[in-house]
Amino acid sequence: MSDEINIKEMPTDELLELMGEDLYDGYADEVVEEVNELLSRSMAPYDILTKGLVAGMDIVGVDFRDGILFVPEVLMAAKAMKAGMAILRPLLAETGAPKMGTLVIGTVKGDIHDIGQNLVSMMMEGAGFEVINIGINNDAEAFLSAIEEHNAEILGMSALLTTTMPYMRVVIDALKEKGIRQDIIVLVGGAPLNEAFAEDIEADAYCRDAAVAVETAKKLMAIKNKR
Ligand code: B1M
Repeated sequence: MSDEINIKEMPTDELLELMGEDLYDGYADEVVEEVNELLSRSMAPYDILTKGLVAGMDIVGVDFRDGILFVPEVLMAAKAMKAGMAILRPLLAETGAPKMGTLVIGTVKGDIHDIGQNLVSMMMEGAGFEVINIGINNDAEAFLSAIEEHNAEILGMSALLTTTMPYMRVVIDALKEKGIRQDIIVLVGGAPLNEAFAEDIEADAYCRDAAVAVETAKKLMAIKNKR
């Protein structure tokens, strides 16, 4: 627990490890303190995110799967993760780049896991995209109306459950029915997905993580703009 430890004197690798442990224990205040300390050491916000927060959440995921942690504890960890992300968000979004395009992103119907999509949103904003994050548990109608309202060029869908990922196909079918499938780039992501699934549902690409989402969006927007 960082209360009893002077984090200012701690080597950076140990501090990252401590941050992962505090995230695991759901100590949001400590995580905030540690993020700020790492920033004061000029560590890149992206490295703090991936080497500290995401790494800590990975361990939470393993112990959740193995029945060592339960929903209330995971919720506390998620709260600590979000507290850390809130500090990094403006730093990752800081950019003078011209707008690259508009992305509508949300988790699909039945899915409330929003940490990954919030991270993707932050990284996409940082790369110069306008991001409309419509949150959790979206049906096809919610995605379609957001696309229409914001005239989006890219749709991002997130699913963390094997039971919710099939709903992505429902949304893509709705785009087809409306005759707008060819007008929009569809990116999908979430831990249980893979490239074969994305191909099967006729998405344009599967994005393993937020960095891949940014790269893929840039690449596909460049192709779209040349058409
Ligand atoms: Co849930 N949960 N959960 N959970 N949860 C998982 C997903 C699980 C794998 C845990 C496990 O068993 N090991 C498991 C799913 C099993 C399966 O389907 N095969 C599971 C389960 C079972 C459940 C419940 C059913 C548990 C229950 O109630 N019995 C329940 C379902 C709720 C629901 O959605 N209806 C549930 C509930 C919860 C909490 C509410 C407690 C909490 C969510 C809090 C929140 O998000 N606000 C939670 C959490 C935190 C997790 C784990 C531990 C962590 C997820 C996370 O935030 N990862 C998770 C285990 C795991 O994934 N290892 C688990 C960190 C995040 C940065 O990564 O989300 O993968 P990720 O996002 C990445 C990439 O996937 C990608 O980029 C992101 C950033 O790099 N990406 C995209 C994601 N979306 C993208 C969209 C894109 C592009 C890339 O579009 C362009």
